[in-house]
Formats: sequence, structure tokens, C-alpha cells
Amino acid sequence: MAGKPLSEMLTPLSSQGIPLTDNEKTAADEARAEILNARDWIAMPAQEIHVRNTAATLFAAFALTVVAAIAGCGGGGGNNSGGGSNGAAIGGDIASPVTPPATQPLPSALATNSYANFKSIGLAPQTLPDGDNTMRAFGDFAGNGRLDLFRAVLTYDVGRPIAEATPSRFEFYNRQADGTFVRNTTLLPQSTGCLHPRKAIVADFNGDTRPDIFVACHGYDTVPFPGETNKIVLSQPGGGYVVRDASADVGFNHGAAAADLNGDGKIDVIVVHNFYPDRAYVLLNDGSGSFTRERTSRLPASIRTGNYYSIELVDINEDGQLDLIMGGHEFDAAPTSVYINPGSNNFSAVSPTLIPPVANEGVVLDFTVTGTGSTRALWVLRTSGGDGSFYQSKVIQKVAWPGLASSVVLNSRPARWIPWLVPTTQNGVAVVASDNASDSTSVPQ
Ligand SMILES: [Ca+2]
Ligand SMILES: [Ca+2]
Ligand SMILES: [Ca+2]
Ligand SMILES: [Ca+2]
Repeated sequence: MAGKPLSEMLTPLSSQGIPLTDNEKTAADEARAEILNARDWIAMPAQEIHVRNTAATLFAAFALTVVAAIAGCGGGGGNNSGGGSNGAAIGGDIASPVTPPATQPLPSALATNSYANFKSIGLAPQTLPDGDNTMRAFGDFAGNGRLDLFRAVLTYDVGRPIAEATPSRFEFYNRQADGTFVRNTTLLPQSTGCLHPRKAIVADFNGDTRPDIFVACHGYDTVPFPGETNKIVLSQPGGGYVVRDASADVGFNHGAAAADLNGDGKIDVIVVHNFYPDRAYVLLNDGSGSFTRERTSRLPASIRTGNYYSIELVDINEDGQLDLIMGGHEFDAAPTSVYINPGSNNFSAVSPTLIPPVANEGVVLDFTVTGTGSTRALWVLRTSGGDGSFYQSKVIQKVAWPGLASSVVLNSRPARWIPWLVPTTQNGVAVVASDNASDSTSVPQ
């Protein structure tokens, strides 16, 4: 894309000799028109530009990504068999713009695993507050029957010395009837979080039926990578929350998933981290939200050779037992792997089912499962890695289960990476989408 004038990029695609379907042409030309509209805004009075600035910035970034993909300057692409093309990605991305809902129904009760409490609650893409929303979780934290938001906001600059680094801020937001979020400062009087949180998961860790949040924290994000402890945000009598260390264990904790692993009815956590030989560890819950590391590993030895960062516990083969899915840097000896639960929650002797890799898009960020029976599918959210590029793309891979037929259904580069996907419905069509409406990212199931 570098060196190509904007005017040339914005000429109608049909005149550039690029083969597109009719739907793709329509979508692409609509995007082109929107870019030209955005350009016209430059001539607006300053006040009006200010009002429309956020929307314009978001849309321009999105539209430029589309043009880059169409113009063929996006990189990547699958090395796997099956369908998938930029065309399919463009169709899915543009033809189904995300419209935040005015209402957001809540499930009647919390599930006993963190995957379900995020991805099985009917969550539609949300209009999140300004600022850093990468670490986010949803639940009825304020207990008023309406979906609320938890997020962790970084406050340090990784370009500055570690001695100057300051902890993140943990924040609750109440969802309003119009779908916007308003900060709730009374719910969490002491909002000091860990230095660098990376994933927030929801379950009732202290048994009072109210949602709590476990936050995986990896600490200062450059050398010397000292790591840090995870945090637990626990519901308290009277309706508030407190932040505590989840345990004394220090690590580069990048991902986590929660379920009752030892069968005592108390919800435990598997944490995935890096720089340590075991790569992941189990924290057993005493029932009050205090955790102790399990010393006899129930985790597979095969993860110990690679750089894993992402984890889910979800029943992919529909036998009623949660299965373990792990991903990270495929180019660093970490093949994306599914471990089927043998029925004991003990994965130590389970051989992995290997998910087809995607060349140059080897950073695996998140997992979602949809469909049933012959339509069962695993969706793998990725970004760039393995070709010298790092976190410079937005890629969604669909993998049929159990046949493992793989297709890359969205591949945008350059593009801002996105952290999470959820299954949802848009205009009556089942899709997989970012839970952040401003990402404008969805693909048909
Ligand atoms: Ca609420
Ligand atoms: Ca609770
Ligand atoms: Ca347990
Ligand atoms: Ca299973």
C-alpha cells in the first residue's frame, strides 16, 4: 500500500481490474463512498469535527483496512485447505455492520465456567466507554438486573523504566437503558489493580451467587519481564467489591479459564503463563476466592515446549465435559491444540488434537465454539506473527469440528488486532463478532 496515492486507491474497484463478486463490488464501493465522505468532513467547522471526530476516526480506520485488503496489499492468508478468501472476509465485515442493541438481556443465573459467562450470555456487541477496553468482562455486578461492564485500564508506559510503572485501574460501569456505560465508583472503592492485566474472567468464586472477576496479570511488558500476581475482584456483603491477590504465585500470566476442576463444587482457575517450564498451572479455590496452586499437574506435558498465552475450557465435542483449548505463538513451538477431557478433568495423559496453523498469522488470541453436530465449529481469533510482523492484523479462522476443515474467513492487514470474539445474532443472522461494537467486526457463522 505504501506509495500508492489515496486517489488511486479510491478509484472504483471495477476499473482496477480486480475480480470481485457483485456483493463484494457493492460493499467495496460503499466503503469507498464512505471514505470520500470522511474526507469531506475535513472542511467542516472545528466544532462539528470535534463532535464527529470519534466516529470518523473509527470508520476511517475500518474503511482503510477494507481498501487495503481489496487492493491486495494486505499480507497473510491461510496455508490450509478449505475455502476462505479476502472476498469472503470483506463481505462478512462490511455487509453486517454492528448495531449496538438498546437492550441486553441477562441470563437467569451465572454458569459454573468462565467461557459460558462470557460467550453464552447472548452478549451483543457493546458500545464501550472511551479509553482502553482490552481487558473487559460483563455481568450484573451492581445487582440491578442489567448487564454491567468491568474493565482494567493500564496507566504505565512500557517505554519508561520499571521503577516509574504505576498499577492499572479496575473500573466498573453500569449499563444505561440506551446502551451506554456510566462509571460506578461506589462498587469498588479501592480500584488499584495489578500492573499489567491481560484477561478478566467471570464466575462466582466465593459462593454468594454474585459474579466475581479473576484477572490474569502478566506485569511489566518488557525486559526484565518480572511477572506479577493475579488479582481477584470479589463480591462483598452489602453489594461492593474488593481487589485481592488471587494467590502468591508470580508469573507472566497472560490467560485464564475457570471451572470446578477437582469436583468439590468450588470454581478453580487454570492460568497460562510464559517463562516457566510448566507453561500453565491450576489454582484450586478454597470456596472463599482464595487460591492455592495444585502441585500434582493435571495439565498436558506437551504444552511445556512452546510459548502458550491463550486458554479456554469449553465442551467442544458436546459430551458434557469441558475440554481444554490452548494457543499462543504457533511459530514458537506452540501449535494450537485441543485436549479432549477424558472425564476426569485430568489432561495430563491426553494427546492434543492439532488445529491447522495459519501462516504469518501465528499469534492466537481467543477461541469461540458455535453450532451443534454437523455444524459444530471452532473459531480462532488471530493476529500477525511468524513473518517478522507482530500484532498487525485481524484474522478469524473457522475450523469444523471434528473434521478440522479450516478456512480463514477474515484476514485484514494492516488492521488493529482485536482481543475477543463472541457468538451473536445480527439482523437475524447468526454471526461471530467482536463484543466491542466499534471494532465493526463480524462474520457469518
Ligand atoms: Ca447491573
Ligand atoms: Ca461472588
Ligand atoms: Ca474446585
Ligand atoms: Ca468435551
